[in-house]
Amino acid sequence: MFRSMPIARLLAGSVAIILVAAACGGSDESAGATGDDAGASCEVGQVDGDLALYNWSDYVDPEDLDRFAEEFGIKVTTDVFDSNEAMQPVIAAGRSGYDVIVPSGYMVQIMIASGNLAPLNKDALPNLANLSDEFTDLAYDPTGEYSVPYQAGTTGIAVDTTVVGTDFDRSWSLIFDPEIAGQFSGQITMLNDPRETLGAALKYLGYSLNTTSADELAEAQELVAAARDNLAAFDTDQADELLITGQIAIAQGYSGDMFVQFLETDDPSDFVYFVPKEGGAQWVDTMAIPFDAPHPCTAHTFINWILDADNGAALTNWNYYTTPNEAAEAGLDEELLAFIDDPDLLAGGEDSLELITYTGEFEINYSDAFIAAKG
Ligand code: N2P
Repeated sequence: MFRSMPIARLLAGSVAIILVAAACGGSDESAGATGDDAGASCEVGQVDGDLALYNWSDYVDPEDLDRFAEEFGIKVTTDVFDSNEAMQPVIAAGRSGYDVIVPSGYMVQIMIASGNLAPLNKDALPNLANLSDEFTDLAYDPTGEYSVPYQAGTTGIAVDTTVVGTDFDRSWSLIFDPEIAGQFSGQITMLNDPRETLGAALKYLGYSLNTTSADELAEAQELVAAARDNLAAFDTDQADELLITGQIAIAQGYSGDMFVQFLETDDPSDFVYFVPKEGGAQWVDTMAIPFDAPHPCTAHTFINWILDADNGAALTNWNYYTTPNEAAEAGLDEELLAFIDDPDLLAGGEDSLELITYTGEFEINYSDAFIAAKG
């Protein structure tokens, strides 16, 4: 259904893994999962306790979580994180208490290498058969041993046209050109996310958002630092609401978050989301189980439940991201398809999208550059 976004082409091929220092916490005898055998004996639909979910904000309908809880006679608690880089150390430290986490593809690769994830028991996940071919055998986890695709989307810019007008270049210059951004000073946000903010700057500069050139990254860092003059905040979780309530006019953000919020307004056509002409990020987020998850069977049962056709459709009909679940496609609503299949979304065309990938030993430079750019 993601006709305008050729995920498979971007995900094809292998990505060399260069290990960063392992950040794995010590194993804990009292914890439920213990790395290699976590979930090995779980059966389909088995629960072994409550579900603690660690997710991005606004990524699943709380009513669906209630439905899951009721169906299996357990409780569900959710905490949220606003970037992969904020989530990973929490898991790596051990005893996080989380059963299911939602890392993006490149972070899955890092977490596998760091021993942060438990291998999945595919026998407990029969609904894996519902995944579309596009979303199987992905480079960040080639055999799907540790992760299951959750949702996919793009990162771009959302604009309130009642403030900015409609006659603007669909370009990252809205954020990075001081002449343009200066007209909306204090009404602009960027994501609080190293790969996304620096990635946007890299694309604006004409570079790959996966660069491993220290010079290119330094240029991007400088651009993000300079953009701060006109930013209201680096914000991931609230930017969409700030935009539709008129507190900001330009937001770097995620596709689905923006679509959902636009539809909350009296006139959604006042707002526009696009991936700028210089290109932008495309990503796949996944479900995975921490190495020491207390309830690995409940975790498997939840992952399998999300992979169900109806539950997969409910997920996308609520968060407006692309489903990797082919069986769910028949249940998607029309309004959603009109949004996510709009060809105008990609100002630079399909080839301008770049999947965020793991940059190996260079990865730490993105975090360092972002901290420096934020000042
Ligand atoms: C959910 C958006 C998360 C996508 N609010 C980031 N990969």
